Amino acid sequence: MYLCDMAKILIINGPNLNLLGTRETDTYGVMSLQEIENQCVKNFPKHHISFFQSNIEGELIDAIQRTNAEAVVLNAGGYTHTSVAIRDAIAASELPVVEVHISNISARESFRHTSLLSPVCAGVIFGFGVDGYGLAIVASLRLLGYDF
Ligand code: CA2
Repeated sequence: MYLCDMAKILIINGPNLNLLGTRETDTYGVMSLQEIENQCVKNFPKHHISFFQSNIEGELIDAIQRTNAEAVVLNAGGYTHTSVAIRDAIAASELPVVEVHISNISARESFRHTSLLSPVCAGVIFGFGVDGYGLAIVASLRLLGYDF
């Protein structure tokens, strides 16, 4: 990695996040996933940011296994709280993975207070709304030693 080079970062979104902006806007905001993705591209023009969303656990695992990105930003949605399989995929990948949640999961139902993924992630950003994606990209770039 060299300063000023272009980083490759993959943003993965899990189940139901394809519905962003259409309902539960008090919790998740009014932006659609496409708008969030467009904003990430616009805000980090020097870097290659790619995107993947799936409602299927195995597809999220395939995306982690197959990526050639240098870092992953992951909002695994509800699988955050249940998926040993996604945790194992993150651990096996040896990639820096930054976990993101739009909402403040600590301020919600107790079943959302535990993330099975956090212990194998580089770090976690939650509670800052959809700005969390941009913050996670900054965190990934810093981890990798890139300028932004
Ligand atoms: O706050 C987050 O980003 C979450 O990862 C969102 C998940 C939830 O299960 C996690 O506990 C926290 C749920 C995503 C559901 O997304 C929707 C978006 C719009 C409308 C309905 C659901």
